[in-house]
Amino acid sequence: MASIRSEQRREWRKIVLNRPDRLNAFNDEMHEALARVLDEAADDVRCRAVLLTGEGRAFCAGQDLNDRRSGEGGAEPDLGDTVERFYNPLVRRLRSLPKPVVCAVNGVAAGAGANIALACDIVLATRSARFVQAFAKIGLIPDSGGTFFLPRLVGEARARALVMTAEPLAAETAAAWGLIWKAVDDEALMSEAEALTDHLATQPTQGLALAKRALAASAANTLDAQLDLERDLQRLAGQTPDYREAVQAFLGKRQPKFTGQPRPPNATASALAGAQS
Ligand code: T3D
Repeated sequence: MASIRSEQRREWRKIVLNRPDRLNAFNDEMHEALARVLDEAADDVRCRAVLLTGEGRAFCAGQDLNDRRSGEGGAEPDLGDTVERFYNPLVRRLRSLPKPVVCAVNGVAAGAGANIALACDIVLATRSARFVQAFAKIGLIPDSGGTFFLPRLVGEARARALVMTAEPLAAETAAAWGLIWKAVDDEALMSEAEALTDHLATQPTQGLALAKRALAASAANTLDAQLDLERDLQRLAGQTPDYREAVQAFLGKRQPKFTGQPRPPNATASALAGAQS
């Protein structure tokens, strides 16, 4: 059974973590398969959004601890090495994917599984789902961006308590605290998540990718630096066919039809200014 399923939908891909008997915990093979399908989704111009979810009753239980048994003759694993080889590239892939990534948390999300969900752009979860910073229970620290995302999303006080107690956080509380976008009825999760991804896949893909870049940079930028970045990225957004289509549709009082196409290679801001006048 493939540990990752990638299903092509209209203009988007559904990527499913598929080791349900291990609550979709990661082993090396699953990491490699996920990296492959995310790279394919990034490169495929027909794919304009991604939906990430899990098979079975869990979203993901983080690292498969069966692969971390000690005392069986092998050397102790270097966890810094596996973080470097697998978890960090995964978070970077999700954050830099030039299209929206929706995460449908279909059940418990623990350890790296919780933080991988937080690395996605929009997170929906079933009301019965829980987010568990399970690391403290096994003597580890939150990885996969947990120490970056948590304080920014929920504030220091809540981040510290979640990290140090490893208490499960119910999806509704996660939504109320701003950790995720929303909690929905269990039976409604997939239809809501699919409808949202389907909608995002019809939107101005390049503009969304540029907005994602601006948001990613804001955590480390001063206001001045961020204003400069917004200027530069807006220049690029203003050169996309979808921007032009949106303005024409607005002025023509009709619905826009976005293609997600990149701006022409020779586009310049001044050329666009001329085209708009
Ligand atoms: O190692 C490195 O490379 C560094 C990177 C680390 C990243 C990490 O993610 S470290 C954190 C690893 N994850 C955990 O510590 C979570 C461990 N799991 C749990 O705490 C609980 O299972 C859950 C909170 C996720 C769910 O609890 P519950 O009560 O709903 O289910 P359960 O009964 O505990 O688990 C069901 C089965 O899944 C069970 O197997 P069994 O007894 O039915 O055969 C359990 O062993 C298995 N399972 C759950 N999590 C993992 C797992 N098997 C392997 N690895 C897991 N992480």
